[in-house]
Amino acid sequence: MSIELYVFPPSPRAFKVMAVANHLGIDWTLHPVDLVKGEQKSPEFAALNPNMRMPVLKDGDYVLWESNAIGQYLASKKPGSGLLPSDERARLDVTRWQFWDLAHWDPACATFIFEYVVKPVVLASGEPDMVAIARGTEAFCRVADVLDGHLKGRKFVTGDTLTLADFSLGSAMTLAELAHYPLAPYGEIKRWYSTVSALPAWQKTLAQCARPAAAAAA
Ligand SMILES: N[C@@H](CCC(=O)N[C@@H](CS)C(=O)NCC(=O)O)C(=O)O
Repeated sequence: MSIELYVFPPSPRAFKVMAVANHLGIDWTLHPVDLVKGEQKSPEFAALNPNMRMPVLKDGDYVLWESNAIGQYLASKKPGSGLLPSDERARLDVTRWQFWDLAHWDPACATFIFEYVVKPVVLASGEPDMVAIARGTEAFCRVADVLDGHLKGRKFVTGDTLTLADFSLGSAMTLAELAHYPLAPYGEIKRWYSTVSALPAWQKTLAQCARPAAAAAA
C-alpha cells in the first residue's frame, strides 16, 4: 500500500514532505487539503490531526503530523539514502537544523509569505503591511545571518552530503522570490539553494506544486 500524504501543495510545508518522498523514490498518494476552502477543519481531517493543519502522513493505520517528523519517517524507510544519518552526532546535526527550522527559519519566512503571498494572492484580502514587513526583515536577517555564515565552506547544511536539513530549510526558499525575502546580502544561502533546487526531485515537486521552476533562481 502506498503512503498517503495529506497536503496543500502551494505550502512550503507540503513541498517539504513531497520533495523528500520524491527524492527517496517512495510510492505515495496525494490527498489534497484545500486550506482556502477550510478543508483542514472537516471532522474527517481533524480526526487525523487535531491541530487541523497539514501536512499529515498516513501509512496503513499509522498517522503522523508535523512536517519534519514526516521527513524523518520517510527517511527511515530508506536508511541507505543518508538523509538521516545513523551516526548519532551526524543525526543530531540534522535534527538540530530541523528544530532550528521550526523555531526560527520557518517563522521568519512565514511573515513574508503571509504578507506578500497569502494576503494579496491567496486570500485577496489586501496589501502587505509594511510595519509587519519592517519587523519581519529584522527577524529574517537575524536568522539569515546565522544560516549564511554556517553555509560558508559547506556544500549542504550539514556538510558535503544532502540530508533532511536541506529539505527542511530549503522548502521555504521555494517562495523566496514571490514572498520578497530580503536575500540580497546572503550569497551563501543563494549558492546553497541553487544546488538544492537543481535536484531532479526538487524540480519534479515544484511542478507538482504548480510553482514556477524559476523559483529555483531566487
Ligand atoms: N509545524 C507544522 C506546521 C503546520 C502548519 O502550520 N500548516 C499550515 C499551513 S502551512 C496549516 O495547515 N494551516 C491551516 C490553518 O491554520 O487553518 C509542520 O511543520 O507541519
